[in-house]
Amino acid sequence: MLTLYHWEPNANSGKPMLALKEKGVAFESHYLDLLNFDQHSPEYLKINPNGTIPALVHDDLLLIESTAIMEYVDQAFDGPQLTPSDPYERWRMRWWMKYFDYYFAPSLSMIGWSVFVGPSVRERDPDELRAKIDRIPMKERRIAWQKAIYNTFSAEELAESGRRLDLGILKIEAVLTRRPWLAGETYSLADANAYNTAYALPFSRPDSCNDEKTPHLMEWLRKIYERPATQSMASMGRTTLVSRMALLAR
Ligand SMILES: N[C@@H](CCC(=O)N[C@@H](CS)C(=O)NCC(=O)O)C(=O)O
Repeated sequence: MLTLYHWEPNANSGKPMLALKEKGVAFESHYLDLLNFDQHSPEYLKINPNGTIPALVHDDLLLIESTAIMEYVDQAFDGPQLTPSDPYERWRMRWWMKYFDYYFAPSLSMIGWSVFVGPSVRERDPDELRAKIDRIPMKERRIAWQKAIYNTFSAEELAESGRRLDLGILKIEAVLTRRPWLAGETYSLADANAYNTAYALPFSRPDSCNDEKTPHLMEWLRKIYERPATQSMASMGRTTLVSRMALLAR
């Protein structure tokens, strides 16, 4: 039995979704509506007490942490190899995944929570929202929700996230002028990881990420968008987030 608990094909949830689709592994999808706080329900906390998504249940094993789940999926199942065999390319794959997980994605996430998550829930009943926040198990996630709902991200921290993203966009463009995929000559987990964070850049950072300034990055996004696995993952989206991917259609 293989069940993936996930939200939209985006950032953390999209990583294992895309790895499973690329491997051609069938799985049961359990969609949790992050905007409805499903991830903090008592039923889900029995599965992942952190109250975060994604989580993968494989028979009697529970796996959390999206990037580590991708590596598990690549190694545990048959299908195309998503980890380069060359040790240096493998290092590059892991370098890029760390870069996205610890630097690029948190910056994009802060902006996303400020412009999408917060406004999506802010108008709900204040008492109901307070109760939802109170049951969040991890303090850092409680803080993120408070900032999103009460719109208290500071101008300085949002500007710093924007600066990091613009620097990152140049870094990705530079590497893709030298090789077709982030790790080297073949599509790897690094591309699947990065795509789920980066596909909305032409929408969210149009002045920095566009056909004139970053043609290699745009071509890389379009190539990933066109892969059957990505199309299949995109069809699992339910909010307007995933419609941003459609801007990559040629
Ligand atoms: N490092 C974890 C982060 C998981 C995480 O924080 N996921 C977000 C969604 S992208 C979440 O579950 N947020 C729920 C919440 O904050 O209530 C991973 O990569 O899986």
